[in-house]
Amino acid sequence: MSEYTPPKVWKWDQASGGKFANINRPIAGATSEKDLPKGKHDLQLHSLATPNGVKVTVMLEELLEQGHKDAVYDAYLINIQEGDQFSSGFVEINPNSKIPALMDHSTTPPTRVFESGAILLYLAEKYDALLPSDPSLRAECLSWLFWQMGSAPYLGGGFGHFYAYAPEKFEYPINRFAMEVKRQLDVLDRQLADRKFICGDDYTIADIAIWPWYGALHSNILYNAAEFLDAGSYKNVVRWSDEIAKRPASIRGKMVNRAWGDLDGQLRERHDASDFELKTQDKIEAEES
Ligand SMILES: N[C@@H](CCC(=O)N[C@@H](CS)C(=O)NCC(=O)O)C(=O)O
Repeated sequence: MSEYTPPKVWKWDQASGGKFANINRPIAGATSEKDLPKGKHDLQLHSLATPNGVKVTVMLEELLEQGHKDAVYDAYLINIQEGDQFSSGFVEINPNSKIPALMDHSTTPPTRVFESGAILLYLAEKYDALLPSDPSLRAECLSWLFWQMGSAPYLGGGFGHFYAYAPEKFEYPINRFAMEVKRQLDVLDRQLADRKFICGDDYTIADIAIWPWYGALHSNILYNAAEFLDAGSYKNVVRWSDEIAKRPASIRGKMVNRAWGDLDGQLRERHDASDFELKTQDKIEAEES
């Protein structure tokens, strides 16, 4: 690894961003004037099926599965590689320009929510679901929700970036972040040793937040790093993750706003429950041809 001597004042070198060179910038704000589309439902989600996006679509599908009919939503695709997150419409609902972002038009004025953890908490409170009401259990659930929000950047921005995306592989950052991710997996594995779900017997927003990140490692869904991290050895995490993967809401939630992989697993936009049958990308492309 060649040694780097930081200059007195940091300057933006656009070419150094690796896979994300064309979207990463050191400044915030909109780069184009464009309104967001709006569908017929109160809840309008603007997202992409990355782990942070999947948290919200799994949550919404779980609410619908539990009978909360007004949790029905329109989901629009934000293509972050194309820079959709920098449109004026998106920046209005998330000044941080990152998916997921949600608008709730059932309130006056409409409510905007950004940050996946805040969206899970907002929906849990709105529907009184997937969050314990007992103060101690609620505190435990929120502790794990916030644990996930603080921990995942080490997995994604740290380990995932240097192991899978960086233009060159460097031992120092890969070592540092692999150690931290394995420690985090061990934290979860111990927590799940004598509990069905993260906070006990009930499935909560803590599971919904943690599963798309840490539950995706052993099956190589994330970063192709199962072997490198020996992710299959965290047996309790594997058992918990495989169980959540079978839930109908998890299966549907993973499909929404997905724009890669098998065409029959991609529901790029969701506006109605029937879209899972009728509007997957294989069907849309077959109709077009
Ligand atoms: N802490 C945020 C992180 C969101 C985030 O990092 N989103 C990524 C995709 S997973 C994104 O939109 N990246 C676009 C960009 O950085 O320009 C959350 O949990 O909502």
